[in-house]
Amino acid sequence: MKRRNFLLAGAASTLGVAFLGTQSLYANDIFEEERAFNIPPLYEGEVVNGKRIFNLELQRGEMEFFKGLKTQTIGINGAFLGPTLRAKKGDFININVKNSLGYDSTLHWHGFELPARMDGGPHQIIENNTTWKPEFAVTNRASFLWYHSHLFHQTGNQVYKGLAGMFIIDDDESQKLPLPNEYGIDDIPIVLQDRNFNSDGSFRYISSMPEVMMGLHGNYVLINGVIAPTFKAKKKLTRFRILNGSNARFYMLGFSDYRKFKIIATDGGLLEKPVSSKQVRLAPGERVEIVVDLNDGKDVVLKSFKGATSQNMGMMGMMMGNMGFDAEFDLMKIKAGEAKSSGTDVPSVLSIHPKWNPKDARAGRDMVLSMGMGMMMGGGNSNGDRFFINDKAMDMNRIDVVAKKDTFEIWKIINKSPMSHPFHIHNTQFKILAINGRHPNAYEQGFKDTVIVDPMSEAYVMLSFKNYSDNKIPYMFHCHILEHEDRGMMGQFLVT
Ligand SMILES: [Cu+2]
Repeated sequence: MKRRNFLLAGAASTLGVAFLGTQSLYANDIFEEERAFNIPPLYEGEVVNGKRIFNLELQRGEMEFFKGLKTQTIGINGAFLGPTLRAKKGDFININVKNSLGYDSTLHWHGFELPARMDGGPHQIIENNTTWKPEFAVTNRASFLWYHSHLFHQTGNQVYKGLAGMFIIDDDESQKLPLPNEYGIDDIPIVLQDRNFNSDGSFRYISSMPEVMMGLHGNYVLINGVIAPTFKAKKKLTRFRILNGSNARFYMLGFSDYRKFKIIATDGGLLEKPVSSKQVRLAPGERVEIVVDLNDGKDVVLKSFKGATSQNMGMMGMMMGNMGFDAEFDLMKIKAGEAKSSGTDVPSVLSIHPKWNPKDARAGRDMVLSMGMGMMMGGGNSNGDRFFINDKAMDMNRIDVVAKKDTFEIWKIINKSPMSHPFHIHNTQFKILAINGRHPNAYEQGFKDTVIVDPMSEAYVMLSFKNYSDNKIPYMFHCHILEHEDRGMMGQFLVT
């Protein structure tokens, strides 16, 4: 069977959706046809009068994810996704975001600490044929952040079509470390995004109630916009900066030969020490940086293992399992035969984090995540919202929280629903104090902007909102399953 036939067979399956691990491409040797690994262009902007200037254009395009089939897409300075932006802590950046899509959009700087009006959330709409010009100082430490559409009710749809890109921040500390850091050579960005396609090659977004309820899970995973690519390693020590840019899918990342790798960074940058692991779980919105040793010269496959969603309970867990959401499947092949010696190893100390004392918190807040009862039957409120925080669906005109600038708070995020939610807070990098009834694992002790809260469980995070206040314009907190965010699981906070 040719690949195209698998795709057609998938589209014609009984549920109308082909799921991973069953009749889709993933049951076969997906690496049979070697597809080149795509490294998104690096864009460091131009420095003019001491400011780092980026020119971005949101535009429509066309891709050929499958030979002979065209897919209508959107992207930033290109047909699908955007360039990897790079700046340094201390830079003052100006970004010109021109919208040529033909409809409204926004561009959110995920993970950044920045003024509310520069955040690119639902309140900073960029109308068609206009240019939005955010500018702010880069105050985040070295980290791997990203940017994506955050248009109210349309985030899932726009990100799905391609409105996302990666953003690397360096600082003096990160530049001094002997870590692989040559972009595209031994420092490789990976954005994971699963997608469904119609038989004509077009993207298929939401087409059924389970896709709303559990979030959209696609039967093909794009790696930087390519299905099942082969990466030819150039160095024996390779760093992968991995972003889960999927709408809803969780991954349990690891290698086909169960080799250990070193986790060196999470959402908000370097850990204090590398953590050796065989697997790492990554939810939508989260990032992880790993260093893989390819000294044995063998080919290896980056995979997703079972366990990514197995924490989901009861009927929901069963449904997700039955639908293959927790299947084991291949993502990309790494060929190491021609990799050259790196001459270094991962240092045993990466960074020193400030020690935060929970006793210094001046406010505590509960965030209860829930899903509308009877959702299968179309339950929810009159707006069609089915997902709630503290029993309320997102309202652009309601402020849910007023926080004080430069003041520590502890947020308790309580999941009263039968599936896991990645909870994301804008304008901060927090520390996890407790997660799902336990102390955070070593790799969960780094700075984070998104935390997985498993069903009927809770997470405690400590945070502060530094530097900026605004009495009118709010930031967002929300579930990063985009179908949940778009249907109510989001709230607004002011920092004053
Ligand atoms: Cu959710």
